[in-house]
Amino acid sequence: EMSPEERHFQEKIDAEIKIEAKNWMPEAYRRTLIRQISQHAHSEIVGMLPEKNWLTRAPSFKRKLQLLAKIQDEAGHGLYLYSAMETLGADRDEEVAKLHRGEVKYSSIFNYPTRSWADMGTIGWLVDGAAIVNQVVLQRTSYGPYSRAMIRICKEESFHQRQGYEILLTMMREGNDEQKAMVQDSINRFWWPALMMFGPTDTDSPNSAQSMAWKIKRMSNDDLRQRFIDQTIPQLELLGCTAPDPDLKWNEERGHYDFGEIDWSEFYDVLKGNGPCNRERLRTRREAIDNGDWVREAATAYASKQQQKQHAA
Ligand code: FAQ
Repeated sequence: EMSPEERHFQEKIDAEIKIEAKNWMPEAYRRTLIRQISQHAHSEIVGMLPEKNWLTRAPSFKRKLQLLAKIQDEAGHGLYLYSAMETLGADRDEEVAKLHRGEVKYSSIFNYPTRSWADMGTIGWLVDGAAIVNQVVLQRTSYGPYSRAMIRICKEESFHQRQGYEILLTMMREGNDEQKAMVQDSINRFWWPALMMFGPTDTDSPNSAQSMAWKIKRMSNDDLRQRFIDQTIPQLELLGCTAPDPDLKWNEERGHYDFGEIDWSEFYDVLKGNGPCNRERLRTRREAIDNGDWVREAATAYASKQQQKQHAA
């Protein structure tokens, strides 16, 4: 039996009316959103680290400015998402502390190393590309503040995707053989991890059924993954590159590309903290907090001095 609040909540969901911060909501709906939005925010923040690696080694001043601007956008997305999370009553410091203790998740993709300049192109093209496919749909998510955050973030993300693709196009069209090989090597390394960004298959996705019923999720993990592959293959062909998947093939009957089996043991291993860079990423985040301690202490000391002066006056 539904309570009047529950019934009213479900009627709004059914009628595509957004749930806002101060509206009544089931506790599990609130918890699911805090989980997903905090995870999303952590991904944006940790996602800056693989790119930071190439900031000082960008091949030109123009490329350096572009990369710097992209990384700053990601910081902004993280802060924007933490704010959306706070509207649900979660505490940002507490959630960040959980990240630093290794208790919560962020996207698996950011636990892979960035070995060449081509990786900056591939991340923009494939990783931001996958992020957009997921987030375009989340613009219609049922929680108002999250949905509005997605609208703004998608605009910036599609710009990132294009700048990444343009890096790769330039390398393929104007580069020497070594530079072209660098692009193919980069795609070989990021292809499968990018497909894993959409999460486990629908049959192994414990949160999907409830999140779809609440319209937090609007499309399933597998459907989004298929949409991403279908969209990406023409771009891959235009580059003149290939995917490291012998089973990738257009299926006329389905009207989609068929593709090979994802190595799920690798995915779950990364989720458990055993990917190539998990430890390094968390260590970098913890060090950033520790190294900034004196700034926060100084700011707090300054603020209390100002307050004392005001009281004295
Ligand atoms: N990595 O039952 P489901 C970006 C977890 S884009 C790690 O299917 P759900 C932009 C999942 O949390 C990346 N964990 O879960 C950028 C759950 O664990 P839990 C961020 C994953 O939530 C670009 C468990 O597996 N985007 O940052 C992953 O219904 C370039 C079972 O899975 C978002 O976060 C994974 N790949 O569906 C920045 C989008 N997949 O919490 C810098 C918003 C699944 O129960 C540079 N999130 N898990 O312990 C979502 O749409 C959903 O949360 C899914 C997962 C689709 C990711």
